[in-house]
Order: sequence, then structure tokens, then C-alpha cells
Amino acid sequence: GRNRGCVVTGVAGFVGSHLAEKLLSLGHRVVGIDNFFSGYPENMASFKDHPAFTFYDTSIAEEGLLEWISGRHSGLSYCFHLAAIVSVPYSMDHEEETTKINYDATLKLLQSAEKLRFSRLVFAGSAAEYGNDQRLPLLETYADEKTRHLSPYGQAKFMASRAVASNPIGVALRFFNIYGPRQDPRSPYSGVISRFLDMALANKVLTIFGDGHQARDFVYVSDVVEAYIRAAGLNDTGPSVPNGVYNVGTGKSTTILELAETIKDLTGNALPLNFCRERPGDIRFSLASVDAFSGAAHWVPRISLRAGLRETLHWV
Ligand code: UD2
Repeated sequence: GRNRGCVVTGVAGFVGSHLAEKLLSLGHRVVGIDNFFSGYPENMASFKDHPAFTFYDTSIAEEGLLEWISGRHSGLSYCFHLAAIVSVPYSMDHEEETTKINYDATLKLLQSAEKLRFSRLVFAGSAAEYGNDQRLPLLETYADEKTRHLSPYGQAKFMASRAVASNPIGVALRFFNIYGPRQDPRSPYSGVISRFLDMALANKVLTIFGDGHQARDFVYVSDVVEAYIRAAGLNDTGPSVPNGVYNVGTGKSTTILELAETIKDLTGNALPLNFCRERPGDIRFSLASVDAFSGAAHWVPRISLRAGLRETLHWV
């Protein structure tokens, strides 16, 4: 049905803004939260004036936030919790802050959502929860208390996912490498796809860290948005998803070398690749098993890497 009340934290972010846009287009009401720590007002340009959208500039760590918002907006029953410290390198130097924002605040939101009788809280987990596990494809059960996380980011996301998954209203989605329009290409910690596209279009040389044979599971942002909607049970068809933790990727592996060649091809960039030193702490291979979520939600990724790159190119 339409006209459900949704809260989206991290609404000014790359993924949060696409999710809010889609929820509004489906006829739902959206209350968006962001403090612009890593989000941008421009990301909300297409929906900020939508009559069914309300925005609050605040931190998710604010005491009693969901209670306060629920007091001002009736009928809120879905919480999409995407707000977080999203930079792994930043988390290395800010462990306490990362725990507070990515774990403590998530627990509070979850408890509030349950008390307020929300139907669902869907949480943005991460492939970082698997640390450097090389048993591929990665199954949800591989991340456990014995996993050695490589960053405070990975550790906090793991603890938060576990809490969310064990709550009857909770679904934690573990996202692999998401890409698409609005992913910030300019920061040194940006995803490899937005960086490569940005460089290739400026007719600059693409730099590969290491030999380029490391591989990732790249999933396009519209497939991610569909995963959120299904996890919440806001789709018209398909089953309702049991609480738990689910990988969201494509189950397809792409090497960074293949990626660079595809992007050169799509952009007409003919410059030779520049190989430099491997990035410290880099994971070699990352690949999701997506059987659990496909089975539970009847979700399948629809956008091929080539098609997704083309869409992203239009935006850059
Ligand atoms: C992803 C997530 C990160 C965390 C992590 C957990 C993104 C943007 N980051 O990091 O938040 O969840 O997974 O494992 O999704 N590379 C180059 N040249 C460049 C830039 C990158 O060769 O100019 C390589 C890089 O060394 C790495 C690969 O590309 O091997 C992917 O790098 P990334 O930063 O896009 O993503 P990743 O998987 O390290």
C-alpha cells in the first residue's frame, strides 16, 4: 500500500537520497535526517520541496530523537537507518566517535523504534563486517565474534548488525561495493568507480593500487534501493522478509583491472594505466553470496556493471 510513514537517516547521503526519492515516488511520506557530516544538501535537490517530505538537520546521536519526531509526525512505522561515519580511514583515528555513532546510536534508534511500535527498522551494514575473510563467496554466518575486524568502522557495523538482526523488527543489510550517481568522486577515500570515472573524463591517467587483480562485488544504487524497499516489506509483491542479516551484492566478481579497462572503453580514455604501491590494509577479494536475500525477498540485482557505469557517466 501507499502513504506509509518512513524515517530515513542519512537522507543527504549518496544512497539515502536515492532511497528517499524512490519512497516519495511510490507515494510514501518521508521524514529525512542528516547533519551534513558527509552528506550534501545538493543530493536532496530533486525532492527537498516535495509536499510529503520533511527534513531535520540533526545528529542521530541526539537523545530521544525518534520519540520527538514521532510526536510531530503521525503514523511513522518504517525506519531506514543509513546515517553513519562512512569513512574507514577516518574511523581509524576516531574509534570512540565511530562506536558512538555507528553502534550506540543504532542501538538507541532500534530500542526507540521497537517502543514506538515501528513495523520495521532496516539497517545499513557493510562487507567490512567480514574483516579479511577470504572464504568466498561470503556467507552471512562467516561474520561472528571471532572475526578480526580491520577497522573500528567494521567492528561497529558488525555489532550494530547483530543487534538489529536479533530484534523482531530488524533487518540488517550487508552491502558490498555500492556505486552510482551522487557518490562523491573528489575525496581521496571515494569509491574506486567514482574516482575512475572522474579521472577518465578529465582525460587523466587511472591509478591502480597494486597489480589490479584484486576484485570486488559492485552493486548499483537502484538495486540497493530496491533491496531496502523489499527488506521493509514496502513492495506490493513478494514475501515479507524475516528479521535477520542479509548480504546485498551481485554475487559477481570484477577485478580492478577489468573495471579500469571497461571505464576506459566507455569514456574513450586511451591513456595507459598507472600502477603504484598496494594500498595498506586493502582486502584482496570480496564477493557476496546473495542467496539468502534472494530467497527471502525475491530480490535480484538487475543492473549490469556496464549499464550501471553508463548511468553513472551521465551524471558525472
Ligand atoms: C569498501 C567500502 C568501505 C568498506 C570496505 C570494506 C566503498 C567506497 N568503500 O572499500 O566503506 O565497507 O569496502 O571492505 O564502497 N583502487 C585503485 N585505485 C583507486 C582507488 C581504489 O586501484 O584510485 C582499488 C583499491 O585499492 C581497492 C579497490 O580499488 O583494491 C576498491 O577500493 P574502494 O576504495 O572503492 O573500496 P574498498 O573495497 O576498499
